[in-house]
Amino acid sequence: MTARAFAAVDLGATSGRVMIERLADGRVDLELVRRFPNGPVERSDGLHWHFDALFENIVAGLADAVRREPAIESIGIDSWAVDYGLLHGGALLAEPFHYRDERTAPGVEQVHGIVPFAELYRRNGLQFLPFNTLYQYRVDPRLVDADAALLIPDLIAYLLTGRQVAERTNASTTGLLDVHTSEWDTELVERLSIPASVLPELVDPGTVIGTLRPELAARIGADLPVIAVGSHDTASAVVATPLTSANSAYISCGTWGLVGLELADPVVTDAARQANFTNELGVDGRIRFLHNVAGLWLLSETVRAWEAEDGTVIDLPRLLSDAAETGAEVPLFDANDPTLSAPGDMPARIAALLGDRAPTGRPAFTRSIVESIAAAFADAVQAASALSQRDIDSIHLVGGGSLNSLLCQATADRSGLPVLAGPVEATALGNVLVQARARGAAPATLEELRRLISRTHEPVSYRPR
Ligand code: LRH
Repeated sequence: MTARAFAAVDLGATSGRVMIERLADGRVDLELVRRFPNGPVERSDGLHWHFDALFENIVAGLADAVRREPAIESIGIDSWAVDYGLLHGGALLAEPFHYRDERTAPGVEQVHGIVPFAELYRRNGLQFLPFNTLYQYRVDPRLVDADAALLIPDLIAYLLTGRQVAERTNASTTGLLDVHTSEWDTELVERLSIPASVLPELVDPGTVIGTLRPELAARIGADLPVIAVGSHDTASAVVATPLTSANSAYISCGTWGLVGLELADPVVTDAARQANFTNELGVDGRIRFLHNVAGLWLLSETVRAWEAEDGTVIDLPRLLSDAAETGAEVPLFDANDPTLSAPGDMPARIAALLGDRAPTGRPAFTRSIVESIAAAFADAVQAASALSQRDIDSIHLVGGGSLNSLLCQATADRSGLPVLAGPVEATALGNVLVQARARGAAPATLEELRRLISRTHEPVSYRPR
């Protein structure tokens, strides 16, 4: 059987990728075409994303992909949530801000002054994160000059095709979507004095957004459609998480660890609000009931600081295996402490939380980080179970963190549940499966798509000790 091929653009907070994925004989296989660095860049007015460089890498990566695989049928784009670009007359007004920029605090106060958080939560179902888009909009002086505000994957899709849309899974992270109807909450938008005219038409994953603009089609070498996928990276990751039953929890672990359950209906109880659980929209109208844990950010920022101190590159697998030797009896800190959110000098900030309990050697310090993340994962799984009144019998851990066996084992040990690790590229796989399904090249239900994943990407199993 000839393979059907699709291109995935998958942008994470530390790197972006363009991948080709081929479906044939009930298998889905991946080929990495281009990987490029990403991260916060400091400008005079705060932290931004280097958007021009990202876009250039995407176009160059797509051109490479088409050269390698002329049979590619379509393109799908996913990225981190909440951040956006403002357009006026079709041109970007400014480089998008990075969500870790600390300018949003007054936005939080203003929004909660107008709509108390308890009401906000009943309307949008979102956990409190200081960078949720609605808080960013409140402090963005350029919003009044804009005729459209597009989240990052929608912005890229617009630059590629010329059509402005808001893909629903990612739109659910703005805080402006009604958690019950999945439509813009126009009353909320009005109360917050956000110009409704900047909010584009909502589309569901699977919708054809448009075809490449002629000049880009010429550069890329094909006249391809761009299809909306679960453009929130976590939504795509959950599509390709081989959940086997309603009792499986997931952890999508990259920069963040997104810990939770897939539900049919939102849970917006006082208890869910107090536990800071979110109800983000998944593909096919499912609810991603989850909590953000700091994830690999803590480790990568620590390693980055040590590398700057030493002037050399650190061998991460070696550091993790030394950390494994030190034993699990290390002091723990709150992985979600707000002081750990901004970039820079992570070891000192973690040490400040640990006080005189802070381990002195790097292996033990690393172990403290991994165990603290695992402890936060275990707590979040338990909270998800209690809040949704579901028993949990296993945890699927997908994304980059699934390669970190110390973290997987620590999560199994601390939760008392088996951890099934992988696929590492869940996000890109979920991206492509939704395109393939829209083109009639993959089965119709999420359950069947997940069976396809488990056939091709057998998870590594960690039993609790
Ligand atoms: C993970 C992620 C997460 C959001 C955060 C901003 O990449 O999309 O789901 O909360 O980035």
